[in-house]
Amino acid sequence: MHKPADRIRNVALIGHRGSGKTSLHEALLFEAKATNRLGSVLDGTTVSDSEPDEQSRKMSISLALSSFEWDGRKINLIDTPGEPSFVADALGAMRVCESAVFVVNGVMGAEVTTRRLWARAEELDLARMIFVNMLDRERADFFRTLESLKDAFGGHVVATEIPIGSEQDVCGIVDLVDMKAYQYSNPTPASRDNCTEIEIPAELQDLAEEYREKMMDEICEVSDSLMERYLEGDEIAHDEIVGVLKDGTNHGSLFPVVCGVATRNLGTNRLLDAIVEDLPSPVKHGSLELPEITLDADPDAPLYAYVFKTRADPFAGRINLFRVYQGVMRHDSHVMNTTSHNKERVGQLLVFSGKESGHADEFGPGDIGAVAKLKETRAGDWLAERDEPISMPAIQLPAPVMAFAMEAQGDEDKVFTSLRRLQEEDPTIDLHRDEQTGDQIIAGLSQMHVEVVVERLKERFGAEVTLKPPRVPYMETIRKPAKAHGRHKKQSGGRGQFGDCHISIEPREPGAGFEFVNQIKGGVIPTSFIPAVEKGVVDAMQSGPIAGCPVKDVSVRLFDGSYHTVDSSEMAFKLAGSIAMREAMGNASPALLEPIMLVTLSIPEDSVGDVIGDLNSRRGRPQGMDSIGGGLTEVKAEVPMSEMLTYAPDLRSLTGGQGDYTMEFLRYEEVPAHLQQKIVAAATEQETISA
Ligand SMILES: Nc1nc2c(ncn2[C@@H]2O[C@H](COP(=O)(O)OP(=O)(O)OP(=O)(O)O)[C@@H](O)[C@H]2O)c(=O)[nH]1
Ligand SMILES: [Mg+2]
Repeated sequence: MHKPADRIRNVALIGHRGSGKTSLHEALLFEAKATNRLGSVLDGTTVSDSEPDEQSRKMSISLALSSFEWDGRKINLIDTPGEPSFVADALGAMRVCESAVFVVNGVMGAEVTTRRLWARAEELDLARMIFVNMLDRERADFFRTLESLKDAFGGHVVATEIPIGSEQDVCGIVDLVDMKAYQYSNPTPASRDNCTEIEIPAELQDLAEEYREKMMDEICEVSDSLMERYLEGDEIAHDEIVGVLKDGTNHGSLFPVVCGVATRNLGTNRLLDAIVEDLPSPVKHGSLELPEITLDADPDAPLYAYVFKTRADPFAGRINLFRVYQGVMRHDSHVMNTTSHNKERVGQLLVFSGKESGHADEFGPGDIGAVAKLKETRAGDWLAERDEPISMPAIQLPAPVMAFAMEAQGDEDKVFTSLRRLQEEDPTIDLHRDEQTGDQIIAGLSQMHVEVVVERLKERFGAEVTLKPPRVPYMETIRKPAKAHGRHKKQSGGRGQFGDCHISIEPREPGAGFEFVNQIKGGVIPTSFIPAVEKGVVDAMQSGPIAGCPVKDVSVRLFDGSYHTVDSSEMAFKLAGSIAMREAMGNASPALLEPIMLVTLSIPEDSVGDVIGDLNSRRGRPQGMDSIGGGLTEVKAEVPMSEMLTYAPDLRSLTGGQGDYTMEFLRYEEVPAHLQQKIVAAATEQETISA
């Protein structure tokens, strides 16, 4: 039998890189008896960082699902990577969960990625709770962190616990709902039964009262009836407070904050209680409304399950993780894939709990599970009883801008099939052939992102590629309107060729893209040849007049032309279109464009001067800075991508290894005239080499 939907909690662990999500995931599994040993990220022994590259890099790269029981509920907990290069998995997990626990470093407060993903969680209408982690670290401060969270996420961020002790002496938690205190022993190795109830320490009594009052004020905001009774001084029962807390959290009007130390298993039993008590079940969170259909957590209705992650395993084959929204997914059954329109045989269903995976007979509505060996199914597809159109609103993913040309070593077929399987795992990887140079291109969100793909290719599939230095995706555009006439005419025996067109072109807003307007009147060009002219124009735009880069943001108007009843053909009009476009672009004051990146750095305060000086020498424009605690400053700057290709080692040496940065594409801008020459020369050189 499946777990009833009102007894399920789907929870994504979200937060900045290194805030302790994987360690917390590990501790929650341990506390819930899904594992017998508390693994550690440093030793590479956690359940969720199971890949060799995750262990060697000491960071999560892919999401990891674990399912376990706590207090009669089934918790599906998804650990996600904090590194922005792997944001696709964090967003994929948020898509299928009702709730997120944001894990925050108690030294650093609300960091960049946390803030960004908070906004995405808001868009996706997730119930949110915050776990302030790492309270045992030097300079960790729960109350300062709480203030930083309120600054970042507003006044409805409310502590339901406060810690006892601080830094290395942190030893327990005061629960503000019941005004009870808990002490945690600290044996090595960490143990499970480490929590005992104690009296609230005398020196914390006032502080606890103060924060309890703040909490009650916020909770009363959500419920008028509770407010009245609270003001009248009534005793309010645990269940009532928790009920209102859950309502508020479910609707995004309260964000409870709890705390602890993941690596010491301190506070995790309280967090599990809070997940059950404060976070909504799929039933409570409500139905999923899609353009075509509304899905309810009803086991008797037709099946709809959404695949949110595909994992490529060279031995076990493809594993798909799915969330059932309606109906029941059963083993040994058949379902329809509504994207590929294939009938899929569902053989074994898998459930991941701790280090091992087990088999399940079925997953009911609201549940999350896995299935191996489907033929045509991958992330983004729906599995359903009937093959009827259904779509999940797309999640906006960052564009893969870091592009490398690559060369397959050995068996090309094997390299490309394996790469495509890795691409199924991660939609932010782009593979394509460069039209200009014929190079095979692999692009990702960062250099590290692409390197990880190349390593996985070798590790999992034994296929190797070498990367050439990254190339900047320059573009071209025009700045002035221009007109041109294109004529293709050949009369060398037999049937001739004749195509003739007049076009005018003008610049469009940056980012507006390409537009083709047909203004032919009186049939001077027959309608059937007009798409050929457009095709010719588009072909010519693949290679701009300055450096042979693709041209963007141009509007093209076809307003005149002529034809020949016998000699005109699609080919002839296509060539005429290309000729006209090439000439028009040359006369339209063309400009070379380069990608500008938004670089977000977190660096030690005393290195800010050096780092900004260096960014200036890279044509960077600082956009502001912010102290983010722990002696670190966050600096944002806009910098041309071409200046950032080998930044990582430079930042390391500028900051004594303490600096970190992320980079994302912002927009295209014109290349300054004095640099254009150099880029054109480099482009020409490349052409000669590849020719
Ligand atoms: N002192 C202390 N260290 C912690 C705590 N939680 C995690 N760490 C350490 O902090 C580092 C990062 O922890 P992870 O659990 O890998 O963090 P993460 O959020 O999963 O990181 P990403 O997957 O890269 O986003 C590891 O070295 C952990 O051992 C904690 O509560 N106290
Ligand atoms: Mg992790």
